[in-house]
This record gives sequence, structure tokens and C-alpha cells, in this order.
Amino acid sequence: MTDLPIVARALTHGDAVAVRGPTRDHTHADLLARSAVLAARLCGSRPDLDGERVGILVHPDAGFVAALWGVWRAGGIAVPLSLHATADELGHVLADAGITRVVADADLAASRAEPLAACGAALVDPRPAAAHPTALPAVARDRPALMLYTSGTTARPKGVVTTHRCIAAQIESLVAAWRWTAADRIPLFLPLHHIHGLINVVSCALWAGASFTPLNRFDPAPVIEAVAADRFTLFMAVPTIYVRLLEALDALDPEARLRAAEGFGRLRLVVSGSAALPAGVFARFAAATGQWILERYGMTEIGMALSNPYDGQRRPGHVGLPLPGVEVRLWSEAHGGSPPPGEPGEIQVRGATVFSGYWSQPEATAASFVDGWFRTGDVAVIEEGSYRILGRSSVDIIKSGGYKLSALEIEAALLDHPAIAECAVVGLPDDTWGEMVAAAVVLRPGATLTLDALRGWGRDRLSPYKLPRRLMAVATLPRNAMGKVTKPAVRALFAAA
Ligand code: MLC
Ligand code: AMP
Repeated sequence: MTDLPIVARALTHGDAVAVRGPTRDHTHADLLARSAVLAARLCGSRPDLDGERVGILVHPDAGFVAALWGVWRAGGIAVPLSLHATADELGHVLADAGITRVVADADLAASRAEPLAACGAALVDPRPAAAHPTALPAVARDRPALMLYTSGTTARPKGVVTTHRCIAAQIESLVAAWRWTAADRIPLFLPLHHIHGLINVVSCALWAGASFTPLNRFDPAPVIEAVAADRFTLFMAVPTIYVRLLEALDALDPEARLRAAEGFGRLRLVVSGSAALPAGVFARFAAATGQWILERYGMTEIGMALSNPYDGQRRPGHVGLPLPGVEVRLWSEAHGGSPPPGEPGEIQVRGATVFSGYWSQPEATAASFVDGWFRTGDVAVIEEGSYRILGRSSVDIIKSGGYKLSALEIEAALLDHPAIAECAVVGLPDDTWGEMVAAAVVLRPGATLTLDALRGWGRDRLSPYKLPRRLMAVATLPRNAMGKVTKPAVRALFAAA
């Protein structure tokens, strides 16, 4: 018998449906059985994986859960891998995490054969096989369980390590705040190498004995049809998806639009996060469907921290108050402490939901805490008892469609282009993506470069969502007296153009 919180919960849910598939459903008991078989396969003759990092390259369905739980039940650290990563990006994660085994669906493994082979990773088949009884290790809650790679103010993404106890705290906080029950049904179209899809959608559903329906990717038409047909009770997405839904609803004929709007209106709860939900989108969605989207704020390192209320007024442009079990404060360098009421400060977070550290980066971990509080780098004010996020302290972090991107990582890749001598990457405000990646470049003498050519060249080097959507050639980049590129001035160049 294992001590893992989520597995213990699944034992109580038994034959309830956990994953609703196109051809068949999977119960919580199925997931437990499949994960036990995989855990035994991973352990082989070893009693415990003892924190071995195991990559997961599996489609977001029951197989993914079996792989995640299988790694956990074998005593490993699960590292969900992006299904959109380039060979170079995947290679970075595999090497940084020291991954030597990857649980991989055959089609995904085949399309990434080169980077997998380059790091010598052995493949483990996630498909169910005949069970053979094996004693699985007892895994203590304070052992590391998960590593999610996140971009930041360094050129390459860092691994964010959380323990079983921390994950349980993140889930329990949301299950309580948003009143998850076993009757809930939620669609999954977000990627599972990030916390939004993995914890807020999948893990909360499984914890509560509810079910999720994998949709592989976000396509508005089938999602709207399923909502209209009352297939879901809950809906969680990034702001870009609400923008897309509104466009799709507008394009429907009046009868279909009414049916869809009523379907959205009947959902128990609709949540937005991972980036700022524009007040205009909140208002248009409320007008179209009657749903007041609940906006919340979180981060890979801390889980979810702030949320508008389940009951009571949800204020557009605001992210509410601390979730259960989460301590939040504003901190101002200028004031050497909490800022006066109504003045901005950095959001800092403490509590059981906060991560353990960045993988093998003790300096970066130490630098991200002050007196035990995690420094988010996000700046907010408290207005009438609700936090409002003003922005980020780093200009080098861009949020596009809910993905956190590092301008430094994109710049490093673009500088490999033979036509580019210098470059500066910034995020520009965008109605659909929140922010859009834009690159100002100084070209080498005689060189020319178009946006299409740059995007085509970049496809082998960067995930598609990191590729610039705007390009501007300039004679020189704006720099300050120290010679450092001034990013606000770069943004102004694009605005002027
Ligand atoms: C896709 N594209 C993007 C993009 N997503 N470009 C910029 N930013 C993005 N986020 C590109 C595609 O590669 C494609 O390029 C073109 O846009 C059109 O693609 P699409 O098919 O229309 O997009 P789609 O695949 O539907 O993706 C949109 C999306 C996706 C919104 C569903 O971006 C997404 O899943 N975002 C959520 C990410 C997430 O889970 N973040 C949470 C992080 S955790 P081309 O050139 O190929 O045509 C976190 C903590 C917290 O933030 O608080 O939750
Ligand atoms: P990630 O590192 O991918 O986990 O992204 C976390 C970041 O997303 C936070 O630091 C914020 O900058 C941003 N974020 C998440 N939720 C919100 C929100 N509701 N409003 C504004 N920004 C948000």
C-alpha cells in the first residue's frame, strides 16, 4: 500500500469514470491498475526509483495519468515533456533533468527519435500489459514528485520541483475554493507539461472523483457543441481561449448561438488564468453567456495563489484574495516592507503550496526567496480588498496565449541567424494572445530578412509559439548610457510603426 495522497484518493473513487474518451471511458480503478503495472515495469528489479527523473511524452489522456502515477508509485520524479518542443528544447530538458528513461507513446517517440537518442534515453512503453504482482515502494509525501520546466529571466527554462505533499496542498486548496465534487466534468485542451492543465484541470478532477474529457487541442466548434449538450459542469482556460470562443459564438447563426450561450450559462463555474483576462473580454463573455468568469492568479512555482470568490462578486481586472492555505503579501523595495494601502508591491507567497526549489540551481532558488517568501516578480495593488495585477518586474518575460516565454531565450536563438547581427525581443499588447512576440533586429551589412523567412528558419529551433509575430529591422537598437538595450524604447519603436 502506498502513501501517495492522490493514489489514496483514487482508491476511494473506484469504478467512477475518471477519463471520458472518444471510444471508451476509464475509471479511477483502471488508472490505478494501469499505473501499478507501469510502476512495476519501471522498477524492474529495483525496490524504488529513488528520485530517478522519468520523462513523460504521452498524449493527454488516460495513458498520461497512468504514466504520471506510475512514475510516482515507483518512487520517481515525473517530468512531463512538451509535445511542441523542438529537438533542441527537448534536449535541454532531458540533459538538465538527467533523464535516462522516457515513458513515450510510440508516435511521439518516433517523431522525436533524434533528441531522445542523443541523450541516450531508453523508451518505456506506457501501454497496459498483463499485470504481474510486485510490491511497490512506500513513497513518503515529502519526496520530490514532479518537475515542470518554466521559462524565466534566464536564457534556458528551469525545472520547478514539487513534492507529493506540495501537490496535494495545491489540489486541496482549489478543490475547496471552487467546490469540486465527484459530479463534475471538465474538458481538457490545455497542455499537460504546465500546471494549469496538469494540476487545476486533471489533478483536481481526479482528486475529487470527477472526470475530465481530453480534447487533444482547443478547437472552438466541438467545444461549443459539447458545452451546449451539457457534457461539462466546469470550464478552465487561458484568456486567449475566451477570445476565440467569443469570436466563434459571434459567427454562429442566432439559434445555435442561443443554444451555445445557454450551455455556457448552465456551467457551474468558468475560470480564467495564466495571463490577465481583459475586462472587455470578461464583459463580453458575461453579456453573451450570463457567466461571470472567475479570474485567478498562479504560477508554476507556487500553484494558485489568488482567486476571485466562488460566491460573491467577481471583479473584472482583479484576481481576488488568497486561496485557502496560501499566504500572500505585497512587498515594496522602496518602502522596505509592505507598501502603503493602494500602492504597488511585488506579490510574495508562502505556504505548503510553494515549490521546493529549481532543479540543481541552488543559487537561483535562494535568489527567488526572501525571508521564506517566494518572490513572484509580479507587481500588484490591493484595491477594495482585491488584488489587481499591474505587470511584471522583468521586461524579459512575455506571456503569449498563457505560455510564459523568455525574451532572452528567443534572442539567443535569433542571434544564430546568419542575417542578424543584434536583436531585442519584446512583448507587444495583443487582443488575442495577450502579448505578442516582436523582434527588433540589426541586420548584417547587405543582408535582408522577412518575417516569414525568419519564422520558417526558427521552426527547427523554437517552439512555434515562441516565434516572432512581428519583425522590424533597425539601424541601431536603443541603448542606455551603460550600453544596455532599453526594452521600453524597443516597444515604443513598434508602437510608432
Ligand atoms: C499557438 N500558437 C501560438 C500560441 N499557441 N502563438 C503564440 N502564442 C501562443 N500561446 C501558434 C501556433 O503554433 C500556430 O502557429 C498559430 O499560433 C495558430 O495556432 P492555433 O492552432 O490557432 O493555436 P492553438 O494550437 O489552438 O493554441 C492556442 C492555445 C495554446 C491558446 C490553445 O496556446 C495553449 O494551449 N495555451 C495555453 C498554455 C498554458 O497552458 N499555459 C499555462 C502555463 S501555467 P503556426 O505558425 O504554426 O501557424 C501558468 C500558471 C497559471 O501560467 O497561472 O496557470
Ligand atoms: P508560469 O510561469 O507559466 O507558471 O506563469 C505564471 C505567470 O503567469 C505569473 O507569474 C503571472 O505573470 C502570470 N499570470 C497567471 N495568472 C494571471 C492572471 N490572472 N493575471 C495576470 N497574470 C497572470
